[in-house]
Amino acid sequence: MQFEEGTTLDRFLMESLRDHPEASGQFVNLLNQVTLAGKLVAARVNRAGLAGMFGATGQMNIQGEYVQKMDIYANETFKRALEHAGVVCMIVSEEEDAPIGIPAPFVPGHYVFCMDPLDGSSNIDTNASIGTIFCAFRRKSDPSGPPTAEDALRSGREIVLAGYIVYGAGTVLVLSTGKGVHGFTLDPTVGEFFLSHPDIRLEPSTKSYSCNEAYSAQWDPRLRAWLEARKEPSLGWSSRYIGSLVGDFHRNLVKGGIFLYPPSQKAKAGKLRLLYEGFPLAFLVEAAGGAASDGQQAILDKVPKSLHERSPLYIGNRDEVASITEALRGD
Ligand code: AHM
Ligand code: MG
Repeated sequence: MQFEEGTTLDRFLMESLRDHPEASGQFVNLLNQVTLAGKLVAARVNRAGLAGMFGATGQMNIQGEYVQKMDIYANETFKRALEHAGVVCMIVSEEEDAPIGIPAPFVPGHYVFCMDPLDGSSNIDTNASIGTIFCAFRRKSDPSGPPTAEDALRSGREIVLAGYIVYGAGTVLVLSTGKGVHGFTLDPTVGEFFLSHPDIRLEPSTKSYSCNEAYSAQWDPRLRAWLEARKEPSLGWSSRYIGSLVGDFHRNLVKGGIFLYPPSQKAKAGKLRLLYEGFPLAFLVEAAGGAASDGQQAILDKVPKSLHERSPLYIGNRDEVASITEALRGD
């Protein structure tokens, strides 16, 4: 189905789901709650410097990282929007140790929602792009009982919806249900998301990389050699890195590029979390014709053993992801 730029998100959903009567009202309502929370977070991010929302709370989260005030706001906003709508039975959040159930009197819904409510939030004081990353699964366990671990700890191939919202110069929502990847820009004057990036496709190959190269001395030497080889001037490579996953990934999705967060001596499994960082972005990148790997296998083929499990991440144009995994397999 072809869509014109300027189509509202509502119309886009109505028309794309017309041929899928199995897509329940809950699915549309889930997206409505996500966009509502995204608009609220975008508004607060824009005013953060004025509203006293810059900076850290002084507390550490389960990952041992300092919690920013905006992290808490975003976490609470997404939770509140989702829990009352009867669309999710469980929420997994980077900000919370345990899965979040749906408190009475609210009714649990069909979906399991996994999110990093505000990734890259340590960048907020510098006005750099930050973002919300999410994916959803359909509930697996018997709906007459409480949700179980198997509802969240499952293969990325079972995702039914993934996306992110980047809060940058503008607010852009990028999402996919597996067929195509589409970007919608928020017009803050009317509070609507409009289709601005229809059917995003990644070229097979790129000449741009994004990584924290200061850690390269701690990487696998084969990866270091892979990167060094790309610096040969005649090849014309360049480097772009903000240090904010959604900002870096969004740039690479729109313009081409490979993002690397390898294991290091300090972070043996890398830094990024599989369930709500690696999975959603891998789902999007594959739907756009790219690839995502942990260096050994496709990210989406992995099955997390715990909610906050970390994974190395090589993600972007498929030829470069393939050449990195090949380099990491060689002796
Ligand atoms: P966060 O989830 O605590 O915000 O950390 C994740 C962020 C990513 O946005 C970014 O890719 C990465 O940390 C940057 O890490 P580094 O500073 O090690 O390059
Ligand atoms: Mg994060």
